[in-house]
Amino acid sequence: MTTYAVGDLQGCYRTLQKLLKRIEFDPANDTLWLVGDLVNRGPRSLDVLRWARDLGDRIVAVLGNHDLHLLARAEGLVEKRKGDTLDDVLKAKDRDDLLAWLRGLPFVHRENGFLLVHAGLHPAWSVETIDRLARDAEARMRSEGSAFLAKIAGRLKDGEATEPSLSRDLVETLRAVATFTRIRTCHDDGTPCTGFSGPPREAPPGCRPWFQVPGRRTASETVVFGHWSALGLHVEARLLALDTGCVWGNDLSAVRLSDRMVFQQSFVD
Ligand SMILES: [Mn+2]
Repeated sequence: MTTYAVGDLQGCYRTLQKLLKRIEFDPANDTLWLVGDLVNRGPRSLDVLRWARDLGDRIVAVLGNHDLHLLARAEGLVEKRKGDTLDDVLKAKDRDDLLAWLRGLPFVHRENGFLLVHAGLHPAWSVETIDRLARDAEARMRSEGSAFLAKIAGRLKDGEATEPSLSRDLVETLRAVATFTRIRTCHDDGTPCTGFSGPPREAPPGCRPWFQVPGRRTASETVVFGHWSALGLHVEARLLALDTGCVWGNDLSAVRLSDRMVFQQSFVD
């Protein structure tokens, strides 16, 4: 019974298979935690989705910004973006099953002192607040369907929810989705510094990595996340950042949660 956390896949199916051989992944006994962004920009998103869906409860995965983009594309809510490699998924015979599976994923998974999220957390949020916001977003994904996805997509494009008609609860949930799936740096009050994706040392004035904000309320959890390839592999006692840019031709990384042992596989097409 071993659990590994794996970084952003983004269609890097063949690299993933090599990494799984390297860690001797045994689906009868082992579990994989995926930090989200299973799809897009890379070569084999369809293979990754089928593989993850077929592994059932051996996989614990959370939604990333590219996963939300795929769901929005599939519903015709957003245009194709430069660099999208989602056509194989969108044309697949089993696309509806795969997209239903993807859409059912949580935004946050919390277990035994670990917290799995795609990008990060607002420093002022307690675990109770995080659970409430994530469960609300997940319930809306199920019950409000494409209307909620459309609002997320609008929010992802503009950075701020501007429609005055939105309820306060909904605005709060949309902000939470944006934070869970997109944050890298923020001001000390938790306001994201949008538009910056470079390495931490180049962060704009007044901005720092969300996990370094003093007094962060999740400091006693071990947060496992990805999304920030310019940060790269970052392993601390209570922090595992795993996006090592496989999709850019670099490494795919996995960490064994029990002892923080790191495994890496360089990109193969
Ligand atoms: Mn991402």
